[in-house]
Amino acid sequence: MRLSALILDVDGTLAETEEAHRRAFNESFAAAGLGWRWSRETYAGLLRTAGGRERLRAFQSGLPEGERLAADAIAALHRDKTARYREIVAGGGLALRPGVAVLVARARARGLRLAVATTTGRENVETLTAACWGRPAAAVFDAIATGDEVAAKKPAPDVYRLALARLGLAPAACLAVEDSRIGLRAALAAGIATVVTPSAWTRGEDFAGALAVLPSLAALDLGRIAA
Ligand code: XBP
Ligand code: MG
Repeated sequence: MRLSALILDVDGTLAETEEAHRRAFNESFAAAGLGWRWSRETYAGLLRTAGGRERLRAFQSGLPEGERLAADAIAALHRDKTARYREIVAGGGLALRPGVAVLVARARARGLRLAVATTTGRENVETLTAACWGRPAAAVFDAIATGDEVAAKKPAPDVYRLALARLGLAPAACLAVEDSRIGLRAALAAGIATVVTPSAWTRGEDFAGALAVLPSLAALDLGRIAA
């Protein structure tokens, strides 16, 4: 079946956003008076859990019972973290990963449609497209599926299935682009062929099942895949 659309992951794929997420988490911990601080090493391990709220829950499951926050406090902490993340990204300094802007332009030139399938929330996608393209997300992508819209986050296929439904396309007509093993598993579970471009945080993960593993999306030859 001819290629009709690319479905792109956000964090780690469009841009190296996880350091900004980690900074936002740590700023929200300090503002809440928590003695928590996630080092890069701790965060690298926590990234095996998709979803910031789920990541907070995974982290505190290892703490003594008396140090754990109730569900509503976790939700409030994540809302604060998200507001801080958006400030950090809106403040500038975040660039698209090499090859992303060219890939998007080349896909458009080929008449391909573009979608996003991400674990993060819609507001974070909007902040990133404003920062990196100077445009709202709907002006860059034809369909946007985010983690706050689905019951199960990656590696479950839900967010990719939502992107397919919004595109009105079959999995065989699409190519997914991911940075992580979690994301690769989600796209494959939705039946979508997937190219991986490992991020600074996911290099060395097992990408078995990927159509290709590329250091940069500048190396993605749509001509070969779209043929
Ligand atoms: C990566 C994630 C997200 C971010 C943090 O998303 O797992 O949870 O790490 O963002 P992607 P939130 O699927 O785009 O790689 O705190 O908003 O979840
Ligand atoms: Mg990712």
